[in-house]
Amino acid sequence: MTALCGNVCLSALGCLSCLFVAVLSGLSSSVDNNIVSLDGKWSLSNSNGSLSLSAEVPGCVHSALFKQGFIQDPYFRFNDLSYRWIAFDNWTYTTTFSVMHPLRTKQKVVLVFDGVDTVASIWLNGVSVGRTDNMFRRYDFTVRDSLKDGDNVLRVCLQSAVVYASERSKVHSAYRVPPECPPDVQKGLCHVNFIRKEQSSFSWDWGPAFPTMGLWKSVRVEAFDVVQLLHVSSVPLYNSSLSEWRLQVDLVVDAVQTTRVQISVSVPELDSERDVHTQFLCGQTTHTVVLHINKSSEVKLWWPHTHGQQPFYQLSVSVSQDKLLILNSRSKVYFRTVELVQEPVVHSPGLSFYFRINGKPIFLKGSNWIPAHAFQDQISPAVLRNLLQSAVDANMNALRVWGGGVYEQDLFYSICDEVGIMVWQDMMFACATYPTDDDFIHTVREEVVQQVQRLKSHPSIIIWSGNNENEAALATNWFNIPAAEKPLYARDYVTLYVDNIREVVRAEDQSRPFIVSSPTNGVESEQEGWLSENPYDPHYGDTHFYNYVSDCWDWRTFPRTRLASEYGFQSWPSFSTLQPVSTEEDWSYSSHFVSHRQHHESGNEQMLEQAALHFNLPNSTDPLTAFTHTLYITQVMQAQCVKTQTEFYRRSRTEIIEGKGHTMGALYWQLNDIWQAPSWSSIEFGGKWKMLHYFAQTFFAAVLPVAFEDADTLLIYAVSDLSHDLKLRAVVSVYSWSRLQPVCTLKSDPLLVPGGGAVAIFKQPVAALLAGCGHCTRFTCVLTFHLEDSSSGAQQGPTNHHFLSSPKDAEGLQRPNITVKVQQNAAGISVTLLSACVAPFVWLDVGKVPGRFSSNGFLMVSTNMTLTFDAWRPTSAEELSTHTHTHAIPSTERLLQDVQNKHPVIDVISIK
Ligand code: BMA
Repeated sequence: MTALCGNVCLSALGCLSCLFVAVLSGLSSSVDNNIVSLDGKWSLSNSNGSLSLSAEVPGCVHSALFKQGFIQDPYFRFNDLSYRWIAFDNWTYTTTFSVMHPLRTKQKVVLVFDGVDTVASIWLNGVSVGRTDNMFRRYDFTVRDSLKDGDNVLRVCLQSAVVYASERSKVHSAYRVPPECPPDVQKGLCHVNFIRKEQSSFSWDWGPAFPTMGLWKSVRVEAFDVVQLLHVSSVPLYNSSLSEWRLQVDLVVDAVQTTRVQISVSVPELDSERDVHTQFLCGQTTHTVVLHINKSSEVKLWWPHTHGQQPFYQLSVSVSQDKLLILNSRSKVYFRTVELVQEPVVHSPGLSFYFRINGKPIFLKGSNWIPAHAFQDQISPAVLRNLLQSAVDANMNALRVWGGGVYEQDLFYSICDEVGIMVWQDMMFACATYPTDDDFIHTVREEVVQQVQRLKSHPSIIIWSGNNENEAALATNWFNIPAAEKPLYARDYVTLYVDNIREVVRAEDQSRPFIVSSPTNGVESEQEGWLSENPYDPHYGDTHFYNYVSDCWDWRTFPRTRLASEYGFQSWPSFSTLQPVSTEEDWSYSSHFVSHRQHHESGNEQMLEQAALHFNLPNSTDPLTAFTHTLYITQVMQAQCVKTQTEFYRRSRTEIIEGKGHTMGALYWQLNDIWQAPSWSSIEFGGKWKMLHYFAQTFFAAVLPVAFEDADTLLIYAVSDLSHDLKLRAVVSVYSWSRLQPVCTLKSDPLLVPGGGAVAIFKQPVAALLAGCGHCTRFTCVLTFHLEDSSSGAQQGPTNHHFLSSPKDAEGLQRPNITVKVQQNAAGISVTLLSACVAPFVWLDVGKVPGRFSSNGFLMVSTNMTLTFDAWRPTSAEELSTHTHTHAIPSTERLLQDVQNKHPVIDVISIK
């Protein structure tokens, strides 16, 4: 510990499971009854006092140094390495505050930290009041006797997380707890598994090492005489045999002395109320009231996005003592059931693995969520909303909060509740073994109790998972553990995730399933002693699957799994995202910057090798053009690869082939980015959609036609997530690359497509199809297709396309002579494209103007197309035109110019 803080380290005096999140103004020292917020400006200094500055709370050291001008943007170029010293120093946050005398005369006064990152000793007026060691816990310290009239000085002395982790690993000398360090390519730091902190903050294969320190959540003083409400949660439980709902309401309270009370719980809209007479024992206790819902048959259910609405009810909870109201709370309550179905499957060994929400099997469509910034304090509500709205806009219904980041903030889950995103919630352990010493287990138990209590009222969370990939890591021996030592690690695994985490979760929440790891074989893993021989077995549970080497256009390379919870391909973000954090010398695929930002071994080469299987790689002699075209081609490759894989999973929904299938989920890796770098994400840092995200909008559509070839036969499947049956036919148009009218159009016979089904609706050998269609060959033609309602003739779902050969082998594919017109009218901004010939992967890039197009990255088969641009800040047709670039295969680009301010319509020839 630092000299400023003294050398005395006392153990934490505070209570262990306080969870009430007070609603405060969030601004400097606001006094709200008996609550004094300590959020706002603090002072911050390093260990030798050479740096002294003001710092915002909530916040972190890096953000403070940046905002006060002590350092440049940490994301700029190689600053992740230049600023590593910050993480090796110890830092002290100090604030001075006063409390009114009446507050100090209360029976109990508590200093509350909603989140400390991470290892700290806390001193009030020179007296040690406690210590922290876990970023994911709330800490409460009793401080009445340390407070005084006038100024009180509060110091939080943070020890370097990197040094702490390293020291802890040294103390743990009995056996190694791998991995010791991340691979060199990640430029990361070691022993992160020894500290309960965001695991990716020491680096990851998509992220920088910024081991933050700070007060990342609110700080306050709370005082009370009788009792304090720490937390209220509600979990609806359904009895299907009686068709009855009950609501389990948990109150966590802190009472100064044993007190007789009356707890009243009600959901007025459902005519349900219950009064319970009980007593609060001295200290922290949990009280459960089960409310019978009288109007059970009228309850409106919460549904995932596109399956129904997300209605809620108001829950009122009050506590009175001698008829005097002493506590009061109102919160939202949503009703839904969730089951994870693992049962025998006809014609298939193994067990199913799918979710039933309100009794309906639901295919999970979505992605994986990572921390949206290395510095959590820089994630604004707007950023969060925009990312989650982007998920909804891409027809997703699920996100997995991955276990190497953080348990997300309350707003994240509230938005997911509102928009119908199902959350697969990992506990924060990833890709490592962990120690199981008593103090580690103790702090983890507290963490899990608190997080489950905080989050369990959210209907969006449909499953808890104990960790990311740690079953697979042991089962397939990632860390080269000698066979003789494996039982030791297996024992530690079971101790941490089964005997502790699982036990705590089940005690706190019986309303949703828990799996020990992802991927896992579920109950099969359990039968194999929680570590199955092959956690990637497609006959059980979920799988993670990555293969960068095989041709991603070949669906045969993908496992026909029950549920794909991770799969993906990397791409680079666009130039406008990289530009602010780089300089001209960085703008080449062979630059030091480009390899520095790549944290996945051989990632840059893999992207080009995969792209080269189907595309000519950019070869412009102009360095900047070559660079931007290369960024573009990586996005084309990624979008097409993830499309092929996701379509394979969606069409495998109802089929069993060679004993495998019934796939009921596709969550690709990964939704968002933590900084400006190559990664598996479909959304760039800053919110810009990559081509993949536009593709997701189509491949996650509720009704989708999917084409693939099997032994030179073209098959088109109709996939439906709807609840009702449809009678559909497939309409297939064959286009020659060289002209814009279809060479011929074919229609299949109508077929019944059941709700929740995937059926082959069109089947024809490719040779026969082409022979009956003019002079087409695999190289000269391309197919588009859609589904049509057999009686009304209306199109159902999006139009899709199928390449009969790689674009690099296509004959007749020309540079499209595309003209772009940007128009602004009362309805917004529209962009009209005119083309002379068929153009694949047409991409409009508006540079730094934030917003998104109604469609992008498409196959253009008509002479004109009109899109809209949804701008996320005020813009104009002029600004948009100035920044717009177009790309297509073969790669071409030209900056749109000649802005004519006088005219509302701007015609720009963009492609030679
Ligand atoms: C999986 C994830 C992450 C990782 C990704 C890409 O293993 O769980 O750990 O970032 O693959 O490698």
